[in-house]
Amino acid sequence: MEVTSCHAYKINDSRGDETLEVEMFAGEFSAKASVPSGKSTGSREAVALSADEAIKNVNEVVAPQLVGREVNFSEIDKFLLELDGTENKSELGANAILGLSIAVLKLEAKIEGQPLWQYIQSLGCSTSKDSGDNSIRFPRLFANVLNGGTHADFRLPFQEYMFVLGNGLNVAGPVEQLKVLFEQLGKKLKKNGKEIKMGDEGGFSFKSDNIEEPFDILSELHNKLALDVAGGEFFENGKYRIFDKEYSSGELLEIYENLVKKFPIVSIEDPFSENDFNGFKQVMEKTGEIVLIVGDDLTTTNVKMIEKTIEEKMINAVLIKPNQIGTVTETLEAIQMTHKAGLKTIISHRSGETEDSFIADLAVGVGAYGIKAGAISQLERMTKYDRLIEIEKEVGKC
Ligand code: 2PG
Ligand code: MG
Repeated sequence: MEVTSCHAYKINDSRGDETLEVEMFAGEFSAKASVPSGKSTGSREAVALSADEAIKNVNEVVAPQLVGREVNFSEIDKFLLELDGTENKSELGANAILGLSIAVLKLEAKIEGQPLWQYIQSLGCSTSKDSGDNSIRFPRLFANVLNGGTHADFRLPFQEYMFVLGNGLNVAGPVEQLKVLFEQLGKKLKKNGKEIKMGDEGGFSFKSDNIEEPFDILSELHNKLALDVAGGEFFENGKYRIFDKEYSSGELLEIYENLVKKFPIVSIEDPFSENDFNGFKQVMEKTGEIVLIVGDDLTTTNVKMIEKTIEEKMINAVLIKPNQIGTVTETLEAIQMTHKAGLKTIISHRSGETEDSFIADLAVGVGAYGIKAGAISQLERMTKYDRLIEIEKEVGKC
Protein backbone atom coordinates (compact mmCIF):
# COMPACT_ATOMS: atom_id res chain seq x y z
CA MET A 1 0.00 0.00 0.00
CA GLU A 2 1.05 3.56 -0.62
CA VAL A 3 1.06 6.65 1.56
CA THR A 4 -1.99 8.65 0.52
CA SER A 5 -1.44 11.71 2.70
CA CYS A 6 0.63 12.99 5.56
CA HIS A 7 0.67 16.14 7.65
CA ALA A 8 2.09 17.53 10.89
CA TYR A 9 0.60 19.93 13.43
CA LYS A 10 1.47 21.46 16.76
CA ILE A 11 0.75 19.94 20.18
CA ASN A 12 2.05 20.73 23.68
CA ASP A 13 4.27 18.39 25.66
CA SER A 14 4.25 17.67 29.41
CA ARG A 15 6.21 20.86 30.10
CA GLY A 16 3.80 22.90 27.99
CA ASP A 17 6.45 23.27 25.30
CA GLU A 18 5.47 23.06 21.65
CA THR A 19 6.21 19.93 19.69
CA LEU A 20 4.80 18.18 16.63
CA GLU A 21 2.49 15.32 15.90
CA VAL A 22 2.53 13.62 12.51
CA GLU A 23 -0.48 11.91 11.00
CA MET A 24 -0.10 9.59 8.03
CA PHE A 25 -2.71 7.82 5.90
CA ALA A 26 -2.71 4.85 3.54
CA GLY A 27 -6.19 4.25 2.18
CA GLU A 28 -8.44 3.50 5.16
CA PHE A 29 -5.46 3.11 7.53
CA SER A 30 -4.00 5.94 9.57
CA ALA A 31 -1.38 6.41 12.27
CA LYS A 32 -0.14 9.23 14.48
CA ALA A 33 3.17 9.83 16.17
CA SER A 34 4.38 12.66 18.37
CA VAL A 35 7.87 13.62 19.42
CA PRO A 36 9.25 14.27 22.92
CA SER A 37 12.16 16.52 23.85
CA GLY A 38 14.98 16.42 26.39
CA LYS A 39 16.39 19.01 28.77
CA SER A 40 19.61 17.32 29.80
CA THR A 41 20.78 16.56 26.30
CA GLY A 42 24.03 15.05 25.05
CA SER A 43 26.08 17.16 22.64
CA ARG A 44 26.19 14.27 20.14
CA GLU A 45 22.38 14.03 19.86
CA ALA A 46 20.71 14.65 16.50
CA VAL A 47 19.46 18.21 16.17
CA ALA A 48 15.80 19.03 16.79
CA LEU A 49 14.38 22.17 15.14
CA SER A 50 11.63 24.36 16.59
CA ALA A 51 8.15 22.87 16.33
CA ASP A 52 7.23 25.47 13.67
CA GLU A 53 10.25 24.67 11.50
CA ALA A 54 9.81 20.91 11.87
CA ILE A 55 6.10 21.13 10.97
CA LYS A 56 6.88 23.28 7.95
CA ASN A 57 9.48 20.75 6.80
CA VAL A 58 7.02 17.85 7.13
CA ASN A 59 4.16 19.65 5.39
CA GLU A 60 6.02 21.53 2.68
CA VAL A 61 9.18 19.54 2.00
CA VAL A 62 8.59 15.88 2.90
CA ALA A 63 4.86 15.24 2.51
CA PRO A 64 4.66 16.09 -1.20
CA GLN A 65 7.49 13.61 -1.90
CA LEU A 66 6.15 10.95 0.46
CA VAL A 67 2.72 10.55 -1.06
CA GLY A 68 2.72 7.61 -3.45
CA ARG A 69 5.62 5.84 -1.76
CA GLU A 70 5.24 2.30 -0.46
CA VAL A 71 4.44 2.12 3.30
CA ASN A 72 7.75 0.61 4.32
CA PHE A 73 9.53 2.25 7.23
CA SER A 74 13.02 1.14 6.33
CA GLU A 75 12.70 2.45 2.75
CA ILE A 76 11.09 5.65 3.96
CA ASP A 77 13.79 6.10 6.64
CA LYS A 78 16.42 5.80 3.88
CA PHE A 79 14.57 8.39 1.82
CA LEU A 80 14.35 10.76 4.81
CA LEU A 81 18.05 10.41 5.58
CA GLU A 82 18.93 11.14 1.96
CA LEU A 83 16.58 14.09 1.77
CA ASP A 84 18.05 15.52 4.98
CA GLY A 85 21.60 14.89 3.81
CA THR A 86 23.32 15.95 7.05
CA GLU A 87 25.13 13.91 9.70
CA ASN A 88 23.07 15.40 12.57
CA LYS A 89 19.67 15.78 10.84
CA SER A 90 19.78 19.55 11.12
CA GLU A 91 18.27 20.13 7.67
CA LEU A 92 14.83 18.58 8.21
CA GLY A 93 15.16 18.34 12.01
CA ALA A 94 15.49 15.08 13.93
CA ASN A 95 12.06 15.77 15.45
CA ALA A 96 10.43 16.05 12.01
CA ILE A 97 12.19 12.89 10.83
CA LEU A 98 11.31 10.86 13.95
CA GLY A 99 7.63 11.79 13.82
CA LEU A 100 7.50 10.57 10.22
CA SER A 101 9.56 7.46 10.94
CA ILE A 102 7.39 6.29 13.84
CA ALA A 103 4.16 7.15 12.02
CA VAL A 104 5.12 5.03 9.01
CA LEU A 105 6.14 2.09 11.21
CA LYS A 106 2.80 2.26 13.04
CA LEU A 107 0.98 2.44 9.73
CA GLU A 108 2.87 -0.58 8.43
CA ALA A 109 1.98 -2.60 11.55
CA LYS A 110 -1.68 -1.67 11.10
CA ILE A 111 -1.67 -2.69 7.45
CA GLU A 112 -0.05 -6.00 8.46
CA GLY A 113 -2.82 -6.41 11.05
CA GLN A 114 -0.36 -6.85 13.92
CA PRO A 115 -0.02 -5.11 17.27
CA LEU A 116 2.94 -2.73 17.08
CA TRP A 117 5.11 -4.63 19.62
CA GLN A 118 4.60 -7.84 17.65
CA TYR A 119 5.46 -6.20 14.37
CA ILE A 120 8.63 -4.76 15.94
CA GLN A 121 9.44 -8.20 17.31
CA SER A 122 9.22 -9.65 13.81
CA LEU A 123 11.99 -7.26 12.74
CA GLY A 124 14.42 -9.32 14.79
CA CYS A 125 16.31 -7.19 17.33
CA SER A 126 15.05 -9.07 20.34
CA THR A 127 17.44 -10.62 22.83
CA SER A 128 15.35 -13.77 22.78
CA LYS A 129 15.79 -14.26 19.03
CA ASP A 130 19.44 -15.42 19.25
CA SER A 131 18.79 -17.78 22.13
CA GLY A 132 15.94 -19.37 20.17
CA ASP A 133 13.60 -18.50 23.02
CA ASN A 134 10.41 -17.00 21.64
CA SER A 135 8.81 -16.03 24.93
CA ILE A 136 7.82 -12.40 25.34
CA ARG A 137 9.87 -10.34 27.77
CA PHE A 138 8.49 -7.37 29.61
CA PRO A 139 10.85 -4.58 30.53
CA ARG A 140 11.70 -3.97 34.16
CA LEU A 141 10.34 -0.62 35.27
CA PHE A 142 13.03 1.96 35.98
CA ALA A 143 10.43 4.18 37.56
CA ASN A 144 11.28 7.72 38.48
CA VAL A 145 10.18 8.74 41.98
CA LEU A 146 12.49 11.62 42.96
CA ASN A 147 13.55 14.38 40.57
CA GLY A 148 16.65 16.51 40.97
CA GLY A 149 19.29 18.22 38.84
CA THR A 150 17.92 20.37 36.04
CA HIS A 151 14.60 18.49 36.20
CA ALA A 152 13.50 20.07 39.48
CA ASP A 153 13.47 23.42 41.31
CA PHE A 154 14.94 21.85 44.43
CA ARG A 155 18.16 20.63 42.93
CA LEU A 156 18.86 17.27 44.55
CA PRO A 157 22.38 16.45 43.34
CA PHE A 158 21.39 13.73 40.90
CA GLN A 159 18.76 14.09 38.19
CA GLU A 160 16.66 10.95 38.72
CA TYR A 161 16.17 8.53 41.59
CA MET A 162 14.26 5.43 40.54
CA PHE A 163 12.76 2.24 41.91
CA VAL A 164 13.44 -0.83 39.76
CA LEU A 165 10.49 -3.21 39.62
CA GLY A 166 9.65 -6.42 37.81
CA ASN A 167 11.61 -9.43 36.64
CA GLY A 168 11.03 -9.44 32.90
CA LEU A 169 8.04 -11.77 33.06
CA ASN A 170 5.10 -9.47 33.70
CA VAL A 171 4.12 -5.84 34.00
CA ALA A 172 0.70 -5.18 35.58
CA GLY A 173 1.90 -6.44 38.97
CA PRO A 174 5.01 -4.23 39.03
CA VAL A 175 2.91 -1.20 38.00
CA GLU A 176 0.55 -1.86 40.94
CA GLN A 177 3.53 -2.18 43.25
CA LEU A 178 4.90 1.10 41.92
CA LYS A 179 1.62 2.88 42.66
CA VAL A 180 1.70 1.72 46.27
CA LEU A 181 5.37 2.66 46.70
CA PHE A 182 4.90 6.10 45.14
CA GLU A 183 2.05 6.85 47.53
CA GLN A 184 4.07 5.61 50.50
CA LEU A 185 6.96 7.81 49.45
CA GLY A 186 4.71 10.88 49.24
CA LYS A 187 3.37 10.21 52.73
CA LYS A 188 6.83 9.62 54.11
CA LEU A 189 8.17 12.89 52.71
CA LYS A 190 5.23 14.81 54.14
CA LYS A 191 5.68 13.11 57.52
CA ASN A 192 9.33 14.15 57.47
CA GLY A 193 8.08 17.73 57.14
CA LYS A 194 9.49 18.18 53.65
CA GLU A 195 8.23 20.86 51.32
CA ILE A 196 7.52 18.90 48.15
CA LYS A 197 7.38 20.02 44.55
CA MET A 198 6.79 17.97 41.43
CA GLY A 199 9.73 17.62 39.04
CA ASP A 200 9.63 17.50 35.24
CA GLU A 201 9.11 13.74 35.11
CA GLY A 202 6.39 13.72 37.75
CA GLY A 203 8.56 12.59 40.65
CA PHE A 204 8.77 14.36 44.00
CA SER A 205 11.49 16.85 44.67
CA PHE A 206 12.57 18.27 48.01
CA LYS A 207 15.36 20.33 49.50
CA SER A 208 18.33 18.51 50.89
CA ASP A 209 21.98 19.23 51.55
CA ASN A 210 22.99 15.65 52.09
CA ILE A 211 23.93 13.29 49.23
CA GLU A 212 22.78 10.23 51.18
CA GLU A 213 19.40 11.52 52.37
CA PRO A 214 17.38 10.50 49.27
CA PHE A 215 18.91 7.02 49.44
CA ASP A 216 18.11 6.71 53.15
CA ILE A 217 14.48 7.51 52.41
CA LEU A 218 14.14 5.35 49.30
CA SER A 219 15.93 2.29 50.67
CA GLU A 220 13.48 2.12 53.56
CA LEU A 221 10.72 1.53 51.00
CA HIS A 222 12.32 -0.65 48.30
CA ASN A 223 15.41 -2.75 47.77
CA LYS A 224 16.32 -1.97 44.15
CA LEU A 225 17.28 1.58 43.37
CA ALA A 226 18.53 3.15 40.14
CA LEU A 227 20.06 6.53 39.47
CA ASP A 228 20.39 8.82 36.50
CA VAL A 229 23.14 11.13 37.62
CA ALA A 230 23.23 13.14 34.35
CA GLY A 231 26.86 13.86 35.26
CA GLY A 232 27.33 16.43 32.50
CA GLU A 233 24.81 18.76 34.11
CA PHE A 234 27.03 19.61 37.08
CA PHE A 235 30.40 19.37 35.35
CA GLU A 236 32.17 22.73 35.11
CA ASN A 237 35.79 23.44 34.27
CA GLY A 238 36.89 19.86 34.76
CA LYS A 239 35.19 19.45 38.14
CA TYR A 240 31.87 18.08 39.40
CA ARG A 241 30.00 20.54 41.60
CA ILE A 242 27.65 19.17 44.26
CA PHE A 243 26.21 21.44 46.98
CA ASP A 244 28.79 24.14 46.21
CA LYS A 245 31.67 21.74 46.67
CA GLU A 246 33.90 20.67 43.79
CA TYR A 247 34.92 17.08 43.20
CA SER A 248 37.42 15.57 40.79
CA SER A 249 36.34 12.60 38.70
CA GLY A 250 38.22 10.32 41.12
CA GLU A 251 36.49 11.85 44.15
CA LEU A 252 33.09 11.43 42.52
CA LEU A 253 33.99 7.79 41.88
CA GLU A 254 34.60 7.35 45.60
CA ILE A 255 31.16 8.79 46.31
CA TYR A 256 29.61 6.17 44.01
CA GLU A 257 31.62 3.36 45.56
CA ASN A 258 30.40 4.35 49.01
CA LEU A 259 26.79 4.74 47.89
CA VAL A 260 26.85 1.33 46.20
CA LYS A 261 28.27 -0.28 49.36
CA LYS A 262 25.71 1.33 51.60
CA PHE A 263 22.50 1.28 49.53
CA PRO A 264 20.79 -1.22 47.20
CA ILE A 265 21.77 0.62 43.99
CA VAL A 266 21.55 -1.65 40.95
CA SER A 267 22.05 0.86 38.13
CA ILE A 268 23.82 4.19 37.56
CA GLU A 269 23.21 6.13 34.35
CA ASP A 270 25.67 8.77 33.11
CA PRO A 271 27.75 8.80 36.30
CA PHE A 272 30.17 11.17 34.57
CA SER A 273 30.10 13.82 31.90
CA GLU A 274 29.85 12.60 28.29
CA ASN A 275 33.56 13.15 27.53
CA ASP A 276 34.94 11.88 30.84
CA PHE A 277 35.73 8.50 29.32
CA ASN A 278 38.20 7.68 32.04
CA GLY A 279 35.54 8.23 34.71
CA PHE A 280 33.29 5.68 32.98
CA LYS A 281 36.14 3.15 32.69
CA GLN A 282 36.99 3.55 36.36
CA VAL A 283 33.43 3.17 37.61
CA MET A 284 33.01 0.09 35.42
CA GLU A 285 36.17 -1.40 36.85
CA LYS A 286 35.13 -0.73 40.43
CA THR A 287 31.39 -1.44 40.32
CA GLY A 288 30.55 -2.92 36.89
CA GLU A 289 30.34 -6.46 38.25
CA ILE A 290 27.37 -5.62 40.46
CA VAL A 291 25.90 -2.42 39.02
CA LEU A 292 24.59 -1.50 35.58
CA ILE A 293 26.61 1.41 34.22
CA VAL A 294 24.27 2.92 31.67
CA GLY A 295 25.30 5.23 28.83
CA ASP A 296 22.88 7.97 27.82
CA ASP A 297 24.46 11.35 26.99
CA LEU A 298 27.61 9.27 26.52
CA THR A 299 26.13 7.07 23.81
CA THR A 300 23.16 9.06 22.39
CA THR A 301 21.64 5.97 20.70
CA ASN A 302 24.42 6.26 18.14
CA VAL A 303 26.03 3.02 16.90
CA LYS A 304 29.47 4.62 16.59
CA MET A 305 29.47 5.73 20.22
CA ILE A 306 27.88 2.50 21.42
CA GLU A 307 30.56 0.47 19.65
CA LYS A 308 33.38 2.61 21.06
CA THR A 309 32.10 2.66 24.64
CA ILE A 310 31.38 -1.07 24.70
CA GLU A 311 34.81 -1.88 23.25
CA GLU A 312 36.54 0.36 25.74
CA LYS A 313 34.52 -1.11 28.62
CA MET A 314 32.94 2.17 29.69
CA ILE A 315 29.41 0.78 30.09
CA ASN A 316 27.49 -2.45 30.45
CA ALA A 317 24.06 -1.12 29.44
CA VAL A 318 22.71 1.41 26.95
CA LEU A 319 19.83 3.82 27.28
CA ILE A 320 17.87 4.00 24.04
CA LYS A 321 16.03 7.19 23.08
CA PRO A 322 14.68 7.28 19.52
CA ASN A 323 14.80 11.07 19.36
CA GLN A 324 18.52 11.16 20.13
CA ILE A 325 19.18 9.62 16.73
CA GLY A 326 16.07 10.42 14.67
CA THR A 327 14.86 7.32 12.84
CA VAL A 328 13.38 3.99 13.91
CA THR A 329 15.90 2.20 11.66
CA GLU A 330 18.89 3.71 13.46
CA THR A 331 17.24 3.11 16.84
CA LEU A 332 16.82 -0.58 16.02
CA GLU A 333 20.43 -0.76 14.81
CA ALA A 334 21.59 0.69 18.14
CA ILE A 335 19.50 -1.87 20.02
CA GLN A 336 20.72 -4.73 17.88
CA MET A 337 24.36 -3.77 18.33
CA THR A 338 23.92 -3.56 22.12
CA HIS A 339 22.12 -6.90 22.34
CA LYS A 340 24.67 -8.59 20.07
CA ALA A 341 27.42 -7.45 22.41
CA GLY A 342 25.48 -9.17 25.20
CA LEU A 343 24.61 -5.90 26.94
CA LYS A 344 21.28 -4.67 28.23
CA THR A 345 19.08 -1.96 26.75
CA ILE A 346 16.76 0.36 28.64
CA ILE A 347 14.26 2.15 26.42
CA SER A 348 13.64 5.69 27.59
CA HIS A 349 11.19 8.57 27.41
CA ARG A 350 12.35 12.22 27.53
CA SER A 351 11.73 14.77 30.25
CA GLY A 352 9.34 16.64 27.94
CA GLU A 353 6.92 13.88 26.92
CA THR A 354 3.78 13.47 24.84
CA GLU A 355 0.98 10.94 25.18
CA ASP A 356 2.51 8.75 22.47
CA SER A 357 3.15 5.30 23.95
CA PHE A 358 5.52 4.11 21.20
CA ILE A 359 8.37 3.31 23.61
CA ALA A 360 6.20 0.72 25.40
CA ASP A 361 5.74 -1.26 22.17
CA LEU A 362 9.38 -0.76 21.31
CA ALA A 363 10.54 -2.08 24.69
CA VAL A 364 8.45 -5.25 24.44
CA GLY A 365 9.15 -5.69 20.73
CA VAL A 366 12.92 -5.74 21.18
CA GLY A 367 12.88 -7.59 24.51
CA ALA A 368 14.55 -4.69 26.33
CA TYR A 369 15.82 -5.26 29.85
CA GLY A 370 14.16 -2.09 31.10
CA ILE A 371 12.01 0.93 30.37
CA LYS A 372 12.38 4.39 31.83
CA ALA A 373 8.97 6.03 31.58
CA GLY A 374 8.82 8.46 34.51
CA ALA A 375 6.70 8.80 37.62
CA ILE A 376 3.23 7.40 37.96
CA SER A 377 1.73 10.87 38.22
CA GLN A 378 1.57 12.51 34.77
CA LEU A 379 -0.67 11.42 31.93
CA GLU A 380 2.24 11.53 29.46
CA ARG A 381 4.04 8.91 31.62
CA MET A 382 0.92 6.87 32.46
CA THR A 383 0.19 6.23 28.78
CA LYS A 384 3.40 4.17 28.63
CA TYR A 385 2.53 2.12 31.72
CA ASP A 386 -1.05 1.67 30.52
CA ARG A 387 0.15 0.51 27.11
CA LEU A 388 2.49 -2.04 28.71
CA ILE A 389 -0.45 -3.46 30.65
CA GLU A 390 -2.51 -3.55 27.48
CA ILE A 391 0.31 -5.37 25.68
CA GLU A 392 0.42 -7.92 28.49
CA LYS A 393 -3.24 -8.64 27.76
CA GLU A 394 -2.59 -8.83 24.00
CA VAL A 395 0.25 -11.29 24.60
CA GLY A 396 -2.10 -13.42 26.68
CA LYS A 397 -4.43 -13.67 23.69
CA CYS A 398 -1.69 -14.58 21.18
C1 2PG B 1 17.58 11.46 30.70
C2 2PG B 1 16.29 12.06 30.27
C3 2PG B 1 15.05 11.25 30.47
P1 2PG B 1 16.10 14.41 29.30
O1 2PG B 1 18.56 12.17 30.97
O2 2PG B 1 17.72 10.24 30.73
O3 2PG B 1 14.86 10.82 31.76
O4 2PG B 1 16.16 13.38 30.53
O5 2PG B 1 14.98 13.99 28.44
O6 2PG B 1 15.93 15.78 29.92
O7 2PG B 1 17.41 14.28 28.60
MG1 MG C 1 19.88 10.29 31.29
